[in-house]
Amino acid sequence: PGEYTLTYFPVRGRGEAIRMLLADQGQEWIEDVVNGEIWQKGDLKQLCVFGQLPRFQDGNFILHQSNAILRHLARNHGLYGQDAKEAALLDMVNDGVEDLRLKYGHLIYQNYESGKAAYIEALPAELRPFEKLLAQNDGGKGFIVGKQIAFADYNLLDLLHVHLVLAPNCLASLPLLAGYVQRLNARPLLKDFLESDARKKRFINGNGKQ
Ligand code: 0HH
Repeated sequence: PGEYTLTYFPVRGRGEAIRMLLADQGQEWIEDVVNGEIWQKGDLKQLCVFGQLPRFQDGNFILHQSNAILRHLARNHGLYGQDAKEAALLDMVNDGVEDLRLKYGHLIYQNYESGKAAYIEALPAELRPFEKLLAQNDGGKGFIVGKQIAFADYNLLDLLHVHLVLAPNCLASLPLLAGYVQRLNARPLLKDFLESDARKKRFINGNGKQ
């Protein structure tokens, strides 16, 4: 791969799983931070295939769509499972993460005040499929699929991080997921990233809600 650049807003949002993957894999990347003022000008939006960020550069290769970026990095860094079946299961998990991320985004950006209580009430049931998948893989002591970390782990971990801020007790009835978060957070390179000033200062979402 060439030099990596992530172009995104100054939030965790749809950038953080990409950042965690890169940090945990010991990769360096350039953070091209786009604030509201720059975005309002509109020239960058014109360059984006779907008019949205994140945008990612791998040398001269430019890619959009956060999940496509994760999958590209998975192929570059051996994070797409050991065989075709593991790859398919990782796709399944990542699509499940995307489904809940869309519900979370709807809550945060469109329905926060009136929807928060019901969302938190329903949350354990939304997360339980991931608990079950973990249980089926080596009794839940490892990763979401197979014996090695994969791109969907970073995406799931970010989803769990943001939900633990929204609802700190959301994993109380999901012990394998709680242990999974602790275990992944303790990976040395990921830990350094999570404890970095840049990460601690970054808002989760673009409207200040979390
Ligand atoms: N399916 C796409 C993907 O996964 C969706 C991308 C997307 O929704 O990549 N992009 C949004 C930003 S993510 C976008 O480009 C939501 C966080 C918004 C934070 C904004 C903070 C601004 C503060 C400086 N939205 C801009 C647009 O559509 O014009």
